[in-house]
Amino acid sequence: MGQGLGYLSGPARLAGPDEGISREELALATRNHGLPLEALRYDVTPPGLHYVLTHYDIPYADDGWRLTVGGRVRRPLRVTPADLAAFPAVTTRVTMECAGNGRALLTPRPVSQPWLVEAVGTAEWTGVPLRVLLDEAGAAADAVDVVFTGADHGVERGVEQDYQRALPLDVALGRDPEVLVAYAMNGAPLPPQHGCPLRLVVPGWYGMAHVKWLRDITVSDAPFTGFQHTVAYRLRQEPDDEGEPVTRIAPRALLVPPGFPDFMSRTRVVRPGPVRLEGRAWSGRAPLTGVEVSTDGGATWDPAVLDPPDPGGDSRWAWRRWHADWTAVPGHHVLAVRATDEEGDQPSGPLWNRGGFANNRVQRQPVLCLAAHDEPA
Ligand SMILES: Nc1nc2c(c(=O)[nH]1)N[C@H]1C(S)=C(S)[C@@H](COP(=O)(O)O)O[C@H]1N2
Ligand SMILES: [Mo]
Repeated sequence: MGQGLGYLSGPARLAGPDEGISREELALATRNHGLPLEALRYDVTPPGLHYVLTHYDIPYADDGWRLTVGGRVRRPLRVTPADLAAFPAVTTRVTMECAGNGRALLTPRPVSQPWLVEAVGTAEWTGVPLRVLLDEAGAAADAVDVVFTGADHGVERGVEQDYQRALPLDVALGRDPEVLVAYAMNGAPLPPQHGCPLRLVVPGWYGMAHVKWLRDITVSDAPFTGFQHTVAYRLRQEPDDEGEPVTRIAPRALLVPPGFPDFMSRTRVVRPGPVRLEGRAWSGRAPLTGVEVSTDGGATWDPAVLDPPDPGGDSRWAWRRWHADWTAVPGHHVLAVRATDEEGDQPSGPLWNRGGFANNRVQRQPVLCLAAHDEPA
């Protein structure tokens, strides 16, 4: 008798009180890398510095790639990536963040990809608006969900599956944000790890919605009940809660780590005097209204200067730069930064769910300021 697939990975698990990061979590963390926080300086994240998250394997895309649009449509489509170039192209600057960002900072820690705060990046995605393809195929008026299937295949908690996610029809047909079937990232064909040759881009939504290696678009008259909707990506306190689906990105601000790092602890070291604090802030849920900075671990807050959205175009869905000036005095400090959008601000206190999703708790950055006479050797 063969062993069932459930043997490979059991139910989702929480780490024990003193349980360190396991070899399995480390294996995930080396495949799925984050944005080095110093790269928050770039408006558009350079290739290779954008975070990557892949549940299974990166499929090898050959010339035979076809995208189908089917299900409840009048004229099913079957197109090559090159065929998409015949449709009007749209380019949108989008900040993407993994829903699991912040997971490894939770107590107890949900055992999964152990992100700290670096699962974010901003790219310029070029592609065809999804609504144009759905119009072309003649999506039925009674449709409910549009299901997106990637070419990657794997097992998760005992369930063998293609990576699949869905969007409600009104989101799929939306103009603000406009969902894209993208074939280019930062002006070049999609790199393998970001979905070559085609991916979905859903501005404002957490990463799991942006299906990579897109193979099939299926219009459905029933709500989608696949694994990545009903089992994964739900906000739950208890394993058998129905939970709320994870959707749009909650507000967050991050700091470009100031000064220079200690190799092992990554504690930052600065010299006394003026220090420019800067970083990025974003929200997919509502427009940003401000950013505040604390240099005393969150006891007191001062407003930072939040740059206007980039004048270069439609950047409602992209992060914005902020800065503040700090006069460092010798000693240990904890810097913190928080963003506010029209729906509220970032929590300073604990925020927990079993999947470790949407943990936008305020970032804390320890900094050591040297005494004036501690000059380099
Ligand atoms: N086909 C497919 N699409 C996928 C995934 C995946 O594993 N397979 N991972 C999702 C998740 S969880 C995230 S956070 C984003 C990451 O996109 P990136 O690697 O381009 O940053 O892709 C999403 N799209
Ligand atoms: Mo993710």
